[in-house]
Amino acid sequence: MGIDADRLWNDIEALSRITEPDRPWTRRSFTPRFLEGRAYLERAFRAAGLATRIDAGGNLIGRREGTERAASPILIGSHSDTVPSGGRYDGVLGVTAALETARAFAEAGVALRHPLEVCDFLAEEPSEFGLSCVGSRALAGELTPDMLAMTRPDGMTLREGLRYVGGDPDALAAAARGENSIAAFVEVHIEQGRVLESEGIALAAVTDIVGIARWRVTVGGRADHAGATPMAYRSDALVGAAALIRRAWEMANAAAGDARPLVATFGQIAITPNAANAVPGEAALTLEARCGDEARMAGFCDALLAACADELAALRVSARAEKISHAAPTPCAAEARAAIHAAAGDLGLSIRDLPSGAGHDAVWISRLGPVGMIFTPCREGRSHAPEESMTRQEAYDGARALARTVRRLDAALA
Ligand code: HGY
Ligand code: MN
Ligand code: MN
Repeated sequence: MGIDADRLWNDIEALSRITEPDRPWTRRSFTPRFLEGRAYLERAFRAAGLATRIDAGGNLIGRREGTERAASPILIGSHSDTVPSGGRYDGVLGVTAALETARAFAEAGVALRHPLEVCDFLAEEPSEFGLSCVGSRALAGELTPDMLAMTRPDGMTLREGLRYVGGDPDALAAAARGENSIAAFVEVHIEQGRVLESEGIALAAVTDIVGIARWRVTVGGRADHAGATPMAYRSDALVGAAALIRRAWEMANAAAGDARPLVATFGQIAITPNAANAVPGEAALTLEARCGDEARMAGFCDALLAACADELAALRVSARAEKISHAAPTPCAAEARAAIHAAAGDLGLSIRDLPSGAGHDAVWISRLGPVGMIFTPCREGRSHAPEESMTRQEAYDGARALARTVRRLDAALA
Protein backbone atom coordinates (compact mmCIF):
# COMPACT_ATOMS: atom_id res chain seq x y z
CA MET A 1 0.00 0.00 0.00
CA GLY A 2 2.93 2.32 -0.55
CA ILE A 3 4.22 2.55 3.02
CA ASP A 4 7.83 3.66 2.64
CA ALA A 5 10.04 2.13 5.35
CA ASP A 6 12.89 4.59 4.79
CA ARG A 7 10.67 7.65 4.88
CA LEU A 8 9.03 6.42 8.08
CA TRP A 9 12.40 5.70 9.68
CA ASN A 10 13.68 9.09 8.63
CA ASP A 11 10.79 10.78 10.52
CA ILE A 12 11.50 8.70 13.61
CA GLU A 13 15.19 9.59 13.51
CA ALA A 14 14.51 13.26 12.80
CA LEU A 15 12.23 13.51 15.83
CA SER A 16 14.73 11.68 18.01
CA ARG A 17 17.30 14.38 17.21
CA ILE A 18 14.94 16.96 18.71
CA THR A 19 16.03 16.19 22.25
CA GLU A 20 17.59 17.97 25.19
CA PRO A 21 21.24 17.47 24.16
CA ASP A 22 22.57 16.41 27.56
CA ARG A 23 19.62 14.15 28.38
CA PRO A 24 18.70 11.93 25.42
CA TRP A 25 15.93 11.19 24.56
CA THR A 26 13.94 13.93 26.18
CA ARG A 27 11.20 16.01 24.59
CA ARG A 28 8.92 16.92 27.47
CA SER A 29 5.48 18.34 26.81
CA PHE A 30 5.05 22.12 27.29
CA THR A 31 8.71 22.89 26.49
CA PRO A 32 10.46 24.58 23.54
CA ARG A 33 11.73 21.16 22.38
CA PHE A 34 8.20 19.86 22.28
CA LEU A 35 7.14 22.80 20.12
CA GLU A 36 10.12 22.09 17.84
CA GLY A 37 8.95 18.50 17.42
CA ARG A 38 5.44 19.77 16.77
CA ALA A 39 6.71 22.16 14.10
CA TYR A 40 8.45 19.26 12.35
CA LEU A 41 5.25 17.21 12.45
CA GLU A 42 3.04 20.08 11.33
CA ARG A 43 5.23 20.63 8.27
CA ALA A 44 5.15 16.92 7.48
CA PHE A 45 1.36 16.73 7.99
CA ARG A 46 0.91 19.64 5.56
CA ALA A 47 3.27 18.09 3.02
CA ALA A 48 1.14 14.94 3.22
CA GLY A 49 -1.85 17.01 2.11
CA LEU A 50 -3.50 17.10 5.53
CA ALA A 51 -5.45 20.15 6.72
CA THR A 52 -3.68 20.87 9.97
CA ARG A 53 -4.77 22.57 13.20
CA ILE A 54 -4.20 22.57 16.95
CA ASP A 55 -7.48 21.97 18.73
CA ALA A 56 -8.53 23.57 22.03
CA GLY A 57 -7.02 20.65 23.95
CA GLY A 58 -3.60 21.23 22.35
CA ASN A 59 -3.79 18.20 20.04
CA LEU A 60 -2.17 18.51 16.61
CA ILE A 61 -4.68 17.14 14.10
CA GLY A 62 -4.22 16.66 10.35
CA ARG A 63 -7.38 15.86 8.42
CA ARG A 64 -8.06 14.33 5.04
CA GLU A 65 -11.66 14.34 3.83
CA GLY A 66 -13.54 11.17 2.91
CA THR A 67 -15.98 10.55 0.11
CA GLU A 68 -19.04 10.26 2.38
CA ARG A 69 -20.05 13.62 3.78
CA ALA A 70 -21.89 12.26 6.80
CA ALA A 71 -19.26 9.72 7.88
CA SER A 72 -17.43 10.18 11.21
CA PRO A 73 -13.63 10.25 11.05
CA ILE A 74 -11.25 7.36 11.55
CA LEU A 75 -8.63 8.64 13.98
CA ILE A 76 -5.03 7.37 13.96
CA GLY A 77 -1.98 8.55 15.88
CA SER A 78 -0.25 8.65 19.25
CA HIS A 79 1.95 11.15 21.15
CA SER A 80 5.24 12.95 20.45
CA ASP A 81 6.15 13.83 24.06
CA THR A 82 8.54 11.63 26.04
CA VAL A 83 9.27 10.80 29.65
CA PRO A 84 12.56 12.32 30.97
CA SER A 85 15.44 10.40 29.34
CA GLY A 86 12.81 8.31 27.63
CA GLY A 87 12.84 6.52 24.35
CA ARG A 88 12.76 7.33 20.67
CA TYR A 89 9.78 5.15 19.82
CA ASP A 90 7.20 5.31 22.63
CA GLY A 91 4.47 7.43 21.03
CA VAL A 92 6.65 8.59 18.15
CA LEU A 93 6.13 5.32 16.30
CA GLY A 94 2.36 5.77 16.41
CA VAL A 95 2.45 9.38 15.20
CA THR A 96 4.91 8.73 12.39
CA ALA A 97 3.17 5.51 11.31
CA ALA A 98 -0.10 7.46 11.10
CA LEU A 99 1.61 10.23 9.12
CA GLU A 100 3.18 7.70 6.76
CA THR A 101 -0.22 6.03 6.31
CA ALA A 102 -1.81 9.35 5.30
CA ARG A 103 1.12 10.06 2.98
CA ALA A 104 0.87 6.66 1.33
CA PHE A 105 -2.90 7.04 0.83
CA ALA A 106 -2.39 10.47 -0.74
CA GLU A 107 0.31 9.21 -3.10
CA ALA A 108 -1.70 6.19 -4.16
CA GLY A 109 -4.88 8.26 -4.55
CA VAL A 110 -6.71 6.02 -2.09
CA ALA A 111 -10.23 7.35 -1.55
CA LEU A 112 -11.58 6.49 1.88
CA ARG A 113 -15.27 6.75 2.70
CA HIS A 114 -14.46 8.20 6.11
CA PRO A 115 -12.43 11.29 6.83
CA LEU A 116 -9.02 10.35 8.21
CA GLU A 117 -7.57 12.32 11.15
CA VAL A 118 -3.91 11.96 12.09
CA CYS A 119 -3.47 13.01 15.69
CA ASP A 120 -0.50 13.87 17.92
CA PHE A 121 -2.19 13.92 21.33
CA LEU A 122 -0.89 16.46 23.82
CA ALA A 123 1.09 15.25 26.84
CA GLU A 124 0.31 11.55 26.99
CA GLU A 125 3.12 11.03 29.49
CA PRO A 126 2.72 12.49 33.00
CA SER A 127 3.56 16.18 32.49
CA GLU A 128 5.27 18.51 34.94
CA PHE A 129 1.74 19.50 36.00
CA GLY A 130 1.26 15.97 37.34
CA LEU A 131 -1.30 14.99 34.70
CA SER A 132 -1.04 12.57 31.77
CA CYS A 133 -3.17 12.17 28.61
CA VAL A 134 -4.00 15.88 28.65
CA GLY A 135 -5.08 16.09 25.00
CA SER A 136 -7.08 12.88 24.88
CA ARG A 137 -8.84 13.81 28.14
CA ALA A 138 -9.76 17.11 26.48
CA LEU A 139 -11.22 15.32 23.47
CA ALA A 140 -13.27 13.16 25.83
CA GLY A 141 -14.50 16.25 27.72
CA GLU A 142 -12.65 15.11 30.84
CA LEU A 143 -10.19 17.98 31.33
CA THR A 144 -11.75 19.57 34.41
CA PRO A 145 -11.26 23.07 35.91
CA ASP A 146 -9.40 21.43 38.82
CA MET A 147 -6.96 19.92 36.34
CA LEU A 148 -6.51 23.25 34.52
CA ALA A 149 -5.50 24.76 37.88
CA MET A 150 -2.71 22.22 38.43
CA THR A 151 0.70 23.92 38.59
CA ARG A 152 4.18 22.81 37.62
CA PRO A 153 7.21 23.63 39.78
CA ASP A 154 7.88 26.99 38.06
CA GLY A 155 4.32 28.13 38.87
CA MET A 156 2.79 27.84 35.39
CA THR A 157 -0.75 26.47 35.45
CA LEU A 158 -1.99 23.84 33.04
CA ARG A 159 -4.44 26.47 31.74
CA GLU A 160 -1.40 28.59 30.76
CA GLY A 161 0.40 25.52 29.47
CA LEU A 162 -2.46 24.80 27.09
CA ARG A 163 -2.15 28.28 25.62
CA TYR A 164 1.63 27.83 25.36
CA VAL A 165 1.16 24.88 22.99
CA GLY A 166 -1.55 26.63 20.97
CA GLY A 167 -4.64 25.25 22.71
CA ASP A 168 -7.53 27.24 24.17
CA PRO A 169 -8.61 26.41 27.74
CA ASP A 170 -11.73 28.54 27.32
CA ALA A 171 -12.98 26.57 24.32
CA LEU A 172 -12.61 23.07 25.74
CA ALA A 173 -16.33 22.39 26.00
CA ALA A 174 -16.88 23.09 22.31
CA ALA A 175 -13.86 21.02 21.27
CA ALA A 176 -14.82 17.90 23.24
CA ARG A 177 -16.25 15.15 21.11
CA GLY A 178 -19.14 13.03 22.23
CA GLU A 179 -20.01 9.37 22.12
CA ASN A 180 -20.04 7.92 18.58
CA SER A 181 -18.19 10.97 17.21
CA ILE A 182 -15.50 8.81 15.59
CA ALA A 183 -15.82 5.72 13.42
CA ALA A 184 -12.75 4.20 15.12
CA PHE A 185 -9.34 5.00 16.58
CA VAL A 186 -6.23 2.89 15.91
CA GLU A 187 -2.81 3.43 17.49
CA VAL A 188 0.46 1.65 16.72
CA HIS A 189 2.83 1.40 19.69
CA ILE A 190 5.87 -0.56 20.77
CA GLU A 191 4.94 -3.37 23.13
CA GLN A 192 7.09 -2.07 26.01
CA GLY A 193 7.34 -5.71 27.06
CA ARG A 194 9.24 -8.71 25.73
CA VAL A 195 6.54 -11.18 24.68
CA LEU A 196 6.62 -10.49 20.92
CA GLU A 197 10.41 -10.48 20.76
CA SER A 198 10.81 -13.67 22.77
CA GLU A 199 8.13 -15.50 20.76
CA GLY A 200 9.35 -14.16 17.40
CA ILE A 201 5.91 -12.73 16.56
CA ALA A 202 5.59 -9.62 14.39
CA LEU A 203 2.52 -7.93 15.86
CA ALA A 204 -0.04 -8.00 18.65
CA ALA A 205 -3.65 -6.86 18.75
CA VAL A 206 -4.22 -5.33 22.17
CA THR A 207 -7.10 -6.91 24.07
CA ASP A 208 -7.38 -4.38 26.90
CA ILE A 209 -5.46 -1.52 28.48
CA VAL A 210 -4.60 -1.61 32.15
CA GLY A 211 -6.21 0.84 34.61
CA ILE A 212 -3.96 3.46 36.23
CA ALA A 213 -4.57 5.35 39.48
CA ARG A 214 -2.18 7.95 40.92
CA TRP A 215 -2.05 9.61 44.32
CA ARG A 216 0.05 12.30 45.93
CA VAL A 217 1.13 10.89 49.29
CA THR A 218 2.43 13.33 51.89
CA VAL A 219 4.33 12.04 54.88
CA GLY A 220 4.58 14.57 57.68
CA GLY A 221 7.32 14.56 60.29
CA ARG A 222 9.36 17.36 61.85
CA ALA A 223 12.47 19.06 60.49
CA ASP A 224 15.22 19.11 63.10
CA HIS A 225 18.96 19.46 63.44
CA ALA A 226 20.59 16.27 62.16
CA GLY A 227 23.39 16.41 64.72
CA ALA A 228 21.74 17.72 67.85
CA THR A 229 18.49 15.73 67.77
CA PRO A 230 18.75 12.31 69.47
CA MET A 231 17.20 9.42 67.52
CA ALA A 232 14.45 8.95 70.09
CA TYR A 233 13.14 12.46 69.48
CA ARG A 234 12.97 12.37 65.71
CA SER A 235 9.95 12.34 63.42
CA ASP A 236 11.74 11.55 60.19
CA ALA A 237 9.33 11.85 57.25
CA LEU A 238 11.67 10.04 54.89
CA VAL A 239 11.86 6.99 57.14
CA GLY A 240 8.05 6.96 57.11
CA ALA A 241 8.12 7.20 53.32
CA ALA A 242 10.57 4.28 53.21
CA ALA A 243 8.12 2.18 55.23
CA LEU A 244 5.33 2.96 52.76
CA ILE A 245 7.52 2.22 49.75
CA ARG A 246 8.64 -1.11 51.17
CA ARG A 247 5.09 -2.14 52.11
CA ALA A 248 3.69 -1.21 48.66
CA TRP A 249 6.41 -3.37 47.13
CA GLU A 250 5.44 -6.30 49.36
CA MET A 251 1.70 -5.94 48.77
CA ALA A 252 2.12 -5.79 44.98
CA ASN A 253 4.53 -8.74 45.03
CA ALA A 254 2.01 -10.78 46.98
CA ALA A 255 -0.43 -10.26 44.05
CA ALA A 256 2.15 -11.02 41.35
CA GLY A 257 0.70 -14.44 40.51
CA ASP A 258 -2.90 -13.21 40.17
CA ALA A 259 -4.74 -13.49 36.88
CA ARG A 260 -4.90 -9.69 36.91
CA PRO A 261 -1.75 -8.70 38.79
CA LEU A 262 -1.38 -5.32 40.43
CA VAL A 263 1.82 -3.33 40.07
CA ALA A 264 2.66 -0.41 42.34
CA THR A 265 5.35 2.25 41.98
CA PHE A 266 6.54 5.23 43.97
CA GLY A 267 8.23 6.98 41.03
CA GLN A 268 8.65 10.49 42.43
CA ILE A 269 9.79 11.81 45.77
CA ALA A 270 10.63 15.27 47.11
CA ILE A 271 11.70 15.97 50.65
CA THR A 272 12.00 19.16 52.63
CA PRO A 273 14.18 20.76 53.73
CA ASN A 274 16.34 18.39 51.61
CA ALA A 275 19.60 19.25 53.35
CA ALA A 276 22.44 16.96 54.40
CA ASN A 277 22.25 18.16 57.99
CA ALA A 278 18.48 18.31 58.50
CA VAL A 279 16.05 15.58 59.53
CA PRO A 280 13.47 15.43 56.70
CA GLY A 281 10.31 17.20 57.86
CA GLU A 282 8.09 16.28 54.95
CA ALA A 283 8.17 13.82 52.07
CA ALA A 284 5.88 14.22 49.05
CA LEU A 285 5.61 11.12 46.89
CA THR A 286 3.64 9.99 43.87
CA LEU A 287 2.14 6.53 44.12
CA GLU A 288 0.89 4.76 41.04
CA ALA A 289 -1.10 1.51 40.99
CA ARG A 290 -2.03 -0.36 37.81
CA CYS A 291 -4.35 -3.31 37.53
CA GLY A 292 -6.92 -4.88 35.24
CA ASP A 293 -9.24 -5.02 38.28
CA GLU A 294 -10.57 -1.53 38.93
CA ALA A 295 -11.71 -2.07 42.51
CA ARG A 296 -8.37 -3.43 43.69
CA MET A 297 -6.52 -0.61 41.94
CA ALA A 298 -8.81 2.09 43.35
CA GLY A 299 -8.52 0.73 46.89
CA PHE A 300 -4.76 0.19 46.86
CA CYS A 301 -3.67 3.46 48.46
CA ASP A 302 -6.16 3.20 51.34
CA ALA A 303 -5.14 -0.42 51.88
CA LEU A 304 -1.48 0.61 51.96
CA LEU A 305 -2.03 3.43 54.47
CA ALA A 306 -4.07 1.09 56.68
CA ALA A 307 -1.41 -1.62 56.54
CA CYS A 308 1.26 0.89 57.58
CA ALA A 309 -0.75 2.78 60.21
CA ASP A 310 0.89 1.20 63.27
CA GLU A 311 4.38 1.45 61.84
CA LEU A 312 3.94 5.12 60.93
CA ALA A 313 2.55 5.88 64.40
CA ALA A 314 5.57 4.20 65.97
CA LEU A 315 7.79 6.41 63.78
CA ARG A 316 5.84 9.49 64.96
CA VAL A 317 4.92 10.53 61.42
CA SER A 318 1.59 11.11 59.67
CA ALA A 319 0.55 10.17 56.12
CA ARG A 320 -2.26 11.42 53.92
CA ALA A 321 -3.12 10.79 50.29
CA GLU A 322 -4.91 12.72 47.60
CA LYS A 323 -6.04 11.17 44.32
CA ILE A 324 -4.45 12.79 41.27
CA SER A 325 -5.94 10.73 38.47
CA HIS A 326 -7.85 7.59 37.71
CA ALA A 327 -8.16 5.83 34.36
CA ALA A 328 -10.32 2.71 34.34
CA PRO A 329 -9.16 -0.54 32.69
CA THR A 330 -10.34 -0.33 29.08
CA PRO A 331 -11.11 -3.14 26.62
CA CYS A 332 -10.29 -2.67 22.94
CA ALA A 333 -13.26 -2.99 20.58
CA ALA A 334 -13.99 -6.36 18.97
CA GLU A 335 -14.37 -4.83 15.48
CA ALA A 336 -11.00 -3.08 15.73
CA ARG A 337 -9.28 -6.22 17.02
CA ALA A 338 -10.79 -8.26 14.19
CA ALA A 339 -9.64 -5.72 11.59
CA ILE A 340 -6.09 -5.76 13.02
CA HIS A 341 -5.95 -9.56 12.88
CA ALA A 342 -7.29 -9.55 9.32
CA ALA A 343 -4.77 -6.86 8.31
CA ALA A 344 -1.90 -8.97 9.66
CA GLY A 345 -3.29 -11.91 7.68
CA ASP A 346 -3.39 -9.80 4.49
CA LEU A 347 0.29 -8.97 4.99
CA GLY A 348 1.36 -12.49 5.98
CA LEU A 349 2.55 -11.21 9.37
CA SER A 350 2.31 -13.30 12.54
CA ILE A 351 0.07 -11.86 15.25
CA ARG A 352 -1.22 -12.67 18.73
CA ASP A 353 -3.43 -11.01 21.32
CA LEU A 354 -1.83 -9.18 24.25
CA PRO A 355 -3.04 -6.97 27.10
CA SER A 356 -1.31 -3.61 27.59
CA GLY A 357 0.38 -2.89 30.92
CA ALA A 358 1.06 0.66 29.77
CA GLY A 359 -1.57 3.37 29.62
CA HIS A 360 -2.47 5.01 26.32
CA ASP A 361 -4.60 7.82 24.93
CA ALA A 362 -6.90 5.10 23.59
CA VAL A 363 -8.34 4.83 27.12
CA TRP A 364 -9.88 8.32 26.82
CA ILE A 365 -10.62 8.05 23.10
CA SER A 366 -12.69 4.91 23.81
CA ARG A 367 -15.39 7.33 25.05
CA LEU A 368 -15.70 8.58 21.44
CA GLY A 369 -15.98 5.26 19.62
CA PRO A 370 -14.31 1.86 19.11
CA VAL A 371 -10.54 1.75 19.71
CA GLY A 372 -7.85 -0.71 18.69
CA MET A 373 -4.10 -0.90 19.25
CA ILE A 374 -1.33 -2.63 17.30
CA PHE A 375 1.83 -3.55 19.19
CA THR A 376 5.22 -4.10 17.56
CA PRO A 377 8.21 -5.77 19.22
CA CYS A 378 10.94 -3.74 20.91
CA ARG A 379 14.32 -4.80 22.30
CA GLU A 380 14.19 -6.66 25.59
CA GLY A 381 10.99 -4.87 26.53
CA ARG A 382 12.98 -1.77 27.48
CA SER A 383 10.96 1.45 27.51
CA HIS A 384 10.88 4.72 29.44
CA ALA A 385 14.65 4.38 29.29
CA PRO A 386 17.22 5.66 26.77
CA GLU A 387 17.94 2.06 25.70
CA GLU A 388 14.46 1.68 24.16
CA SER A 389 15.05 0.24 20.68
CA MET A 390 13.36 -1.31 17.65
CA THR A 391 14.27 -2.07 14.04
CA ARG A 392 13.28 -0.34 10.84
CA GLN A 393 11.51 -3.54 9.75
CA GLU A 394 9.44 -3.62 12.95
CA ALA A 395 8.40 0.00 12.47
CA TYR A 396 7.55 -0.74 8.85
CA ASP A 397 5.43 -3.76 9.82
CA GLY A 398 3.54 -1.66 12.37
CA ALA A 399 2.84 1.09 9.83
CA ARG A 400 1.69 -1.21 7.06
CA ALA A 401 -0.53 -3.10 9.50
CA LEU A 402 -2.04 0.27 10.46
CA ALA A 403 -2.67 1.24 6.84
CA ARG A 404 -4.32 -2.13 6.16
CA THR A 405 -6.41 -1.91 9.31
CA VAL A 406 -7.66 1.54 8.29
CA ARG A 407 -8.64 0.23 4.85
CA ARG A 408 -10.53 -2.65 6.40
CA LEU A 409 -12.30 -0.48 8.98
CA ASP A 410 -13.15 2.06 6.29
CA ALA A 411 -14.88 -0.64 4.30
CA ALA A 412 -16.58 -2.33 7.25
CA LEU A 413 -17.76 0.51 9.49
CA ALA A 414 -20.86 2.63 9.10
O1 HGY B 1 2.81 5.54 31.66
C1 HGY B 1 2.39 4.86 30.71
O2 HGY B 1 1.89 3.78 30.83
C2 HGY B 1 2.52 5.34 29.32
O3 HGY B 1 3.74 5.07 28.81
N1 HGY B 1 2.10 6.64 29.15
MN1 MN C 1 5.22 6.08 27.71
MN1 MN D 1 3.21 5.81 24.71
